[in-house]
Order: sequence, then C-alpha cells, then structure tokens
Amino acid sequence: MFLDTLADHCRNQPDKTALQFLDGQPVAYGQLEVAVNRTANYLLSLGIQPGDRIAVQLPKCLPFIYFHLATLQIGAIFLPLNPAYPTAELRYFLADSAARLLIADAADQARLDGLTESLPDHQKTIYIHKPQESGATWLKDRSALRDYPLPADPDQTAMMLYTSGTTSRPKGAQITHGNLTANIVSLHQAWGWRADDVLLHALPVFHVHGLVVALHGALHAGATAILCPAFDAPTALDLLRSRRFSVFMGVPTMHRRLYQLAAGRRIDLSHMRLMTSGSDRLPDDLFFGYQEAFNVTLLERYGMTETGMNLSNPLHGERRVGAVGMPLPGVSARIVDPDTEAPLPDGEIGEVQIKGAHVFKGYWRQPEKTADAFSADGWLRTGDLGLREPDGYFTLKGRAKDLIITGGLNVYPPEVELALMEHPAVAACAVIGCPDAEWGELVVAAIIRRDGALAEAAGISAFCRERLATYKVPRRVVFVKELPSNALGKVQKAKLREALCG
Ligand code: MLC
Repeated sequence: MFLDTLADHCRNQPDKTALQFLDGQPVAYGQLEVAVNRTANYLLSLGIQPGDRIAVQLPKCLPFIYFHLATLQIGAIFLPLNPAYPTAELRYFLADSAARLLIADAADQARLDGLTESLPDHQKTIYIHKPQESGATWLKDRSALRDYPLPADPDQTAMMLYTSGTTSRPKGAQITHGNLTANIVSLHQAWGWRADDVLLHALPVFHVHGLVVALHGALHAGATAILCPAFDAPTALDLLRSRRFSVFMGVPTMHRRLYQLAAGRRIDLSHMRLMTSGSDRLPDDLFFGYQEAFNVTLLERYGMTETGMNLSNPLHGERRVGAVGMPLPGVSARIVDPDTEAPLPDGEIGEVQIKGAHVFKGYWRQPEKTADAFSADGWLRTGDLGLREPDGYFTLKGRAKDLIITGGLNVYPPEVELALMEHPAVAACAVIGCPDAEWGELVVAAIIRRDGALAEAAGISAFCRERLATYKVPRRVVFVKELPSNALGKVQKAKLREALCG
C-alpha cells in the first residue's frame, strides 16, 4: 500500500529531501518519518481511534502534511477543508462528518470556538500558531517511534473529500487506502515517475489533484516535492526555467497565467519531463500556445474526487489536443446511453462511466446517493459526457449536470442559488457559468428582485461572501425581469447562458 512504500523510502533513503517549502528548510525522508510518527503518537494520545474523522482547515504548510500522513497511519479518516470556507460551510462539514478533531489556524480561533461548541461529536480543536512557520510544539517532545501497524485493509476509509451535488448538500466521498494505492500505482506506471524527479508543487493540498496526484505521486516515487505556499505565476515560471524541476501539475487557469507571462517570447521548458493539466478542459489555444512558447506538450488527464485519476494522454506517444487520453492501467472506461445505460459504439456521445480499484467506496452516511452514483452493473456514473475514438482516445463533450468549473474548482449552481434565495431582496434566481479565457468559466447570477427591493450587485456579493467560499460567489450579478423557463417552470439554463454570456 502507499503507506508501506513511503515507509520503505524513509528507511532506505533517510537523507534524501522529501519535501521543502520555498524559503523553508528541506525535510528529508528520515525527518518526515519522525515528524509523522510524532504526530501520529500525538493523535493517539488524544484518544483518536481508527475511523475517527479528523478535519483539517489549515493553509498549505508542513503541519498539514504531517497531520495528513499521521491520520492515514493510525487508520483515522482525514478530512481536508478549504481555508476559504466561511463559518456556515465549515459548520456543515464538521457536523455532517461528525468530526472528532478539528485542526485549524490559531488566527481563526475566535471564529471557530463559537462554532464547535454546538457540535456534539467534536472533542477538541488543535490550534496551530503560524502554521506556515511550522513551530509545531507536539513535534518536539513526543516519541519518534511507531509501535502500531499501518492499516492493512484496503477497504478501510483513509480520507473523506466533500463534493457538492446538483440536487443535494455536499457529500463526503470516502476514499479508501486501497483506492489511494491503486490510483498512485497506475499513475506511476503511466507517467513514469522516478526517484530523481523533482516536482514543483503549486496546487492547493485540500483536493485530490494537489494532495493525491501530486503529493502522493512524489512521495510514492521517493522523489522530491518543492512546495509553493500558493500559486504565483512569475515565481513558478522562474523556478520552472531553472532546470531543477522535472514535473509540474496545474489546472488550465495556472497554465494560462504562465503562458501569458511568456507574452510572445520563447522560453524553453523542454527539460521538464512531465507537465500535466487537469481538473478542467484544457482549451486548444492553450495546448498549442504552450508548445509554441515553452516547447512543451501539456499532458491532459481526466479525474474526479470520487476516483482520483481515470484517463490520461500517454507519456510517450500522441498527446492529442482536446482529448483526455485513454484509461490508466487498471481502469476501465465506457460510454453509455445516458437514459438506458447501454454501451454506445465508438464515436457516439454518451455518459462516461468508470470502473476500477480506484473508485471510491461511497458517500458518508448517504446510502441512497451512493446507490445513485453507480449503474446496476457497478460502473461509476461520472455525469460527464464524452466519446471514445476508434483508436481508444476519449474526448469529453460536456457535462450532464449544470456543474460550473472555475479555476479548476467545481461550483454547483443550486448551492449558490440557495444562498441567494436567503437574501430578502431576491424573488427568484438562476446561476450559470459563462466562458472565460482565464478561469474557464465565471459564476454568473441572474436575479429577479422582489417588488420595491433596492439591492445592488455589490450588496448581493457581500451577502454571498458570508455564506459561500469566495470562488463560489458570483463574479457578475445581473438583474432580470424574468427567467426563461419551460412548461414545468424549470429554468432553462442553456437559454440563460445564450442571453447572458455574450
Ligand atoms: C481564487 N478565486 C477564485 C478561484 N480561486 N474564484 C473563482 N474560481 C477559483 N478557482 C478568487 C479569490 O478568492 C479572489 O477573490 C479572486 O478569485 C482572485 O484571486 P486570485 O489571486 O487571482 O486567485 P488565486 O489565489 O491566484 O487562485 C487561482 C488558482 C486557484 C487558479 C491558483 O483557484 C487554484 O489553485 N485552483 C486549483 C484548484 C484545484 O486544485 N482543483 C483541483 C480539484 S480536484 P477575491 O474576491 O477575494 O479577490 C479535481 C479532480 C481532478 O477537480 O481531476 O483534478
């Protein structure tokens, strides 16, 4: 399993750098083992049992990584939370997951103390002072030994990642140790990870992309990850030019910003062994622009929270523009008729469905939603539309749901609409995604004001900010007299997009 491989690296190459934050000290594999064991012993000393949920809302920092790996080691369940979640969203995640422990930034203490008081399952909040400076006290005085076995049951849940839905509140996708291992093993095979790889890690660590694909990827290989606390395009480009790095992973918004920095110059990055793009469709002009500006062909791949990675363009061979490649080793993918779920012939558009040891075990305490997520014969319904070319490449052709993807982050319109409806001036509303060159899509809200209400866009945005993470807040608010709807009164989003996304 992933943890066993990591333990082997710690034993076999204790002096090699595993992690290093920009401007931070290197953490060698041997030091990583000590820090993670101490963190695990600390969690055990608090009475944490296998299966307990440990929620972590921290910026990208070493304590985050130590708590992540330690939680996995003791068989508890790691629940990473975006630091951008405001109190209302955070309360929901903590309550729904019945988290026992919350690990948070001491800077947020005033806000969080009040929140956790009302949560029956919450036992303790551990506040980390200046987490990015890593003055972690528990690391100083605890035993560095690990005297418990690593989880051995592949079906045991390792992490829970919340995903929203078009019809429900966010659901906790349970990712098992077996899922994590299956995915990382197949990515290693497909992408040829090597121990001498150096990853420039600029993604957030609270999603599958930054945490599993990138961070676990490097650690599983016994490679080195250099971590940026946040993505800053000029810094990233300078580093990528330095030839020190061999692997970089990003979302299209990051690649767009890097490409724009080149501003028509040619900057050779061909020393990079692997530069991947995912979490949203890579626009064709960016694919070609990258080749032109950086002498790099981006490798586009396709994944989702419930599975990790599913499909990938090949490391060697054609990386096809507009395509997400072929199933990774151990993964099966098919295209089916969205209504009958009968498999479709090559070239026909239908729903993409996935099978494999990497597919999650289900949503936390939501058996009906879990059942809905799978076909009768056990394939995961992705909700994405696509086709398979006769030579095996898959291409995505849209989403069956009204999901918006902005900067590589998923936004489900109903969540935003529910927040808007709480505003006293909003009589009706509909939220859509409008295409945008930098962000992929921008969240746009069409609102019918109540008679006589005077609310302005700025006030609506401020209202949303108190309830929703910033990336879900509409970037544009348009007041309309009516919303296009069908005979059943359902808003026709396609028509609205036509009208508003000029
Ligand atoms: C930040 N903002 C966003 C946003 N990110 N708004 C919409 N969508 C986003 N994704 C907000 C900020 O809060 C800020 O609001 C304003 O936009 C401008 O911020 P910025 O400084 O320009 O943004 P930045 O912090 O640089 O972030 C942009 C980004 C980031 C692209 C670096 O969004 C990012 O790291 N995206 C990666 C997401 C990711 O890891 N996805 C993987 C999901 S896993 P204001 O109002 O405060 O100014 C998955 C599976 C798979 O999907 O296949 O990988």
